[in-house]
Amino acid sequence: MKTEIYEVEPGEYNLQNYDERYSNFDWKEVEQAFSWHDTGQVNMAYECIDRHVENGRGDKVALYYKDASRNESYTFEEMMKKSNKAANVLKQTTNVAKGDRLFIFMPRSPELYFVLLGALKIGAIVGPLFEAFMEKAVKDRLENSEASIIVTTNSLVGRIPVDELPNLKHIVIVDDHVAENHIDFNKAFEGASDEFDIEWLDKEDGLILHYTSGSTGQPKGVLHVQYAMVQHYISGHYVLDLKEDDIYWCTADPGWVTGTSYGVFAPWLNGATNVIAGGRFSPEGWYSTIEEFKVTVWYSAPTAFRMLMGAGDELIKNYNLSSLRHVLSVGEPLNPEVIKWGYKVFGKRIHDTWWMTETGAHMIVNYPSMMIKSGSMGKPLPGVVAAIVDNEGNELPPNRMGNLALKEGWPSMMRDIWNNHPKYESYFLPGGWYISGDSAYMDEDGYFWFQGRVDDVIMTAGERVGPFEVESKLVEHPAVAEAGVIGKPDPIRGEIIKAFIALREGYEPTDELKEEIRVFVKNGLAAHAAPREIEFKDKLPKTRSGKIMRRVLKAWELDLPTGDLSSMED
Ligand code: 6R9
Repeated sequence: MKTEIYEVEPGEYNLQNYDERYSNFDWKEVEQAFSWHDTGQVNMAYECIDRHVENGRGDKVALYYKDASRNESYTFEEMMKKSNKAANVLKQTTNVAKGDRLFIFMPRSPELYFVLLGALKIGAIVGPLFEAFMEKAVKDRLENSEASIIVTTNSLVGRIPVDELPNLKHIVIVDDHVAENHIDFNKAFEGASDEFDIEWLDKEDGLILHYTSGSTGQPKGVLHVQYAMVQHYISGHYVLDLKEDDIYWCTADPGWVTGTSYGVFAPWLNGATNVIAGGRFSPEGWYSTIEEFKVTVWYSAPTAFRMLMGAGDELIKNYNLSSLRHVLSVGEPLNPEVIKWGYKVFGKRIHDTWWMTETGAHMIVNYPSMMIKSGSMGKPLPGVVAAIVDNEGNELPPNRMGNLALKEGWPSMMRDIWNNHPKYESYFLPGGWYISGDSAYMDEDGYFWFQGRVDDVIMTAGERVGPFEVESKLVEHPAVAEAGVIGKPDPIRGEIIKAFIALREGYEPTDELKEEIRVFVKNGLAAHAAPREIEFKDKLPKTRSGKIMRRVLKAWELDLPTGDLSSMED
């Protein structure tokens, strides 16, 4: 595939000279941005909120919150007081203490963020859950973490199998008309004091526990610690390019790591105004959010961009989106086609970022001051050492496909897999390499190119094919809305390429169309990369963060068990 190269758009970016900064970077220097560098007293919620009040920025808007029924704004001072109140409520009603696991299981609302910050002020380890989780998913996570407190709503509380969770002591309900046996958050909140003595912690004390699904086994509890803030902060500065007067919108739910690292921590550590929109996705709703709040920096995901693309460009003309100055993407490979579209409709190149729940923050990214090679994830964050290694941990030369690996020692690295230390250990190879599970290559300029999850890479007639490349070509075809590609065992070729395709509105799933799409890939990409089989589906299986679940497609195809499905959309 021919790579399109996009030159840097002129601008005053926080990171101007990447190569120079990369070569002289030191995490110790970044620590000086924080008060604990001098006091030794650490608390993420303090650094996100209270510190800005103490520095005279209390009147600045910290949060714009909007959903179908609410439209509210809170200054940093108000956020400080509300989170203090929440901390008092939680402490008084549940006696929650430092290190306890407190889960939050509720739709987005301002209260969710008061509770999250309040719990952090107490020193609790917060476990955020997607509101769409059903009983089994909730149970697995509460059980594994031995959580003692959950904060939820009336409509979700029925999905918590209380009788099967001996460690769960308290259910706090953020709602009207709370049942007698539960704690009424709103009622206690009204009368609670807005002053609170923050629990000071050590840098290595727990912060947040995100459960993430692997291809086999139970979901894993990825533990992050307070010190991660160093990386949240600097990536917010360099990659999101946040400045004093930015209005920043991250579309992710806090049930996904993007919704905490970049929906809470990075923007507020940088003192930015944070937009949070509740409710469901709709193209109209999203464009009007950008217009209404004059969003300047926008962080979303390829699936969402593709859905907006599918909604048509006519719609966009009804909105004034000229406030946007920087747009970013995460979670899945960003198809070159989507970057092209983004430029056409927003006048901005979408900047791809690569990282994982386990890495806690950005690892390999496209900086606004760096030219984009479309289809590439970019280059490592200053302070991060990335390489392509073989299965023994030997570094491979440029342009060779292998394991995308990171050298241990970045601040936001997970510190453990909860209750499963052997699993944590299994991520590493000799030489201090953390193995991501993604396959990729690095080109001669040091740009990294994603190929697929290691177990997704296809070997067909001796050729290695990354499913992403095929999927990207497929979605360039006008009939294709989404595509998922797998390797299907074949007695002659080892594997053949099979594509599952969801069509755009107005296209009929015919055999002629299959052939047309096949030829389109063959002529546009390579003969060996053209799918030998195509199957049309109404919808593809996806995670809540928008990743096409190739392992589910494969399991369906081969009649195998699908494994843990708790992260799958309905
Ligand atoms: C933040 C997040 C991690 C996995 C990762 C990779 C895929 C994420 C990507 C990307 C291609 C990107 N992934 N960003 N693939 N290009 N820019 O997504 O965390 O939910 O744990 O997923 O997502 O496969 O290994 P998480």
